[in-house]
Amino acid sequence: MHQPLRSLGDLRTVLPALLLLCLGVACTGQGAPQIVVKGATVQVSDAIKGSASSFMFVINDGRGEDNLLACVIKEYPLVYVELHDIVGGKMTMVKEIPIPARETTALKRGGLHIMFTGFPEETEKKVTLILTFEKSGPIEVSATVLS
Ligand SMILES: [Cu+2]
Repeated sequence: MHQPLRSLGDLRTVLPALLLLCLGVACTGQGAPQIVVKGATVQVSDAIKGSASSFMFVINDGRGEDNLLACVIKEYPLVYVELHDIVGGKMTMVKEIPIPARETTALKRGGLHIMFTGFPEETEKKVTLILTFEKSGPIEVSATVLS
């Protein structure tokens, strides 16, 4: 059986502990992410045929972190997609792109980006990217194609 608090003294011991516990939970980034993507582009490479990179700002105004896990081009679902980072000047495949809480993560030239292989030569001026986040699930984003 649980012992009831016997005195005010016990309460004084328990309350700070509870407060610390709550603060601890708040600091670990518990809570839901809230993701908005802005400025998405797909830059078609003029050096490598069928190669293209996507850049964007992933804004997370929520209290929880998230991870970008995958991307599909809605209009061209067969285009091969990888998530890339530049490490030590070299393009490196990554399994996921971390999206910290209350931060804007920039996918940009020379850094984190989405890489396409087999991107069609002729496309519409905009394509729809379906970005899959670990917690937020799929989010559709319109991206301007730059060639
Ligand atoms: Cu790349």
